Amino acid sequence: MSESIVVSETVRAALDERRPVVALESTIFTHGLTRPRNVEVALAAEQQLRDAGVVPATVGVVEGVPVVGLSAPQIRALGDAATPVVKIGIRDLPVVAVKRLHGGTTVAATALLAHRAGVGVFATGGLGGVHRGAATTFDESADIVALSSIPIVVVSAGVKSVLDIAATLERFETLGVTVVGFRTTGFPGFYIRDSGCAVDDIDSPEDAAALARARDDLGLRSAVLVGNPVDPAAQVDPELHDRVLDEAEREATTARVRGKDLTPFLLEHMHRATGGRTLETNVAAYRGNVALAAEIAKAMAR
Ligand code: PSU
Ligand code: MN
Repeated sequence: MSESIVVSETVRAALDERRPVVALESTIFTHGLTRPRNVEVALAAEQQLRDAGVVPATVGVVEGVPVVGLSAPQIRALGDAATPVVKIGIRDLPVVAVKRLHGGTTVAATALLAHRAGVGVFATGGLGGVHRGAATTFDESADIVALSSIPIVVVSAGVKSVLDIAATLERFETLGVTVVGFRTTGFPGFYIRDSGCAVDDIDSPEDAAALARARDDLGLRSAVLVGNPVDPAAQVDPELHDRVLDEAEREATTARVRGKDLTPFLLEHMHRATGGRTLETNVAAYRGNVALAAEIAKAMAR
């Protein structure tokens, strides 16, 4: 492994001893959630993993150096308003290395770094995907292409419903990414449990571990994406959801928000326009995904 990635001692020891490890991304708390809730959520996710007997490996960039297994003070610093933080996709890694910047890694960059370190499972809230109107803007998340070449298991509450979910699933099909629903054939839509798009289902964490093994046995290099619907009580009312999303998209167009600013802008608008309702859903979805990722990591370690 490249020495340009720092792996914490706790994470390295767990990997050496083949104990279960789950990677966590950092854009979710640097750019996805509002302060000060962001740091609480990030630290709670780590604690949730420890309580389940799994070693957390939160991934981020400190002074240009990618770290797999951020310390609590590093998480607090990255989530603090006083620290300038960049949203770091894969292509940004060289830039922040040269400029020695701090940042939160997206699903794409986290999956890459976690895999390089030897971590096999990764939990996030919701993935990036194809944005609505992508036929003219070409805006599709680098998460999609990354998952086509990084053999890791990703647990996500589907792709964010601010996206064109059907188009995103088409891209996953094209790129050979294995996509399944956890105990559902309706691919989850992040804020809502069922996007209306059909996928194959699995019934247990052991099934997910078996998929990863089958993938490896076949010599495939793509990710296994496990879609895990948010708890029914936490789902956003679909009607409210569609209304505020339309608003958010109109505002983004008016304000000419583009590129990597678009996803944080849409999420922030949804959080504000629903009086924090979508924020709670986001947190609940993340909690559920962390719990499932822990069980999958344990099944893979057995
Ligand atoms: N899921 C969340 N909140 C987030 C994200 C995902 O619940 O903030 C982040 C992830 O890091 C994901 C990124 O990789 O948004 C996608 O951004 P983009 O669409 O610009 O690729
Ligand atoms: Mn984009």
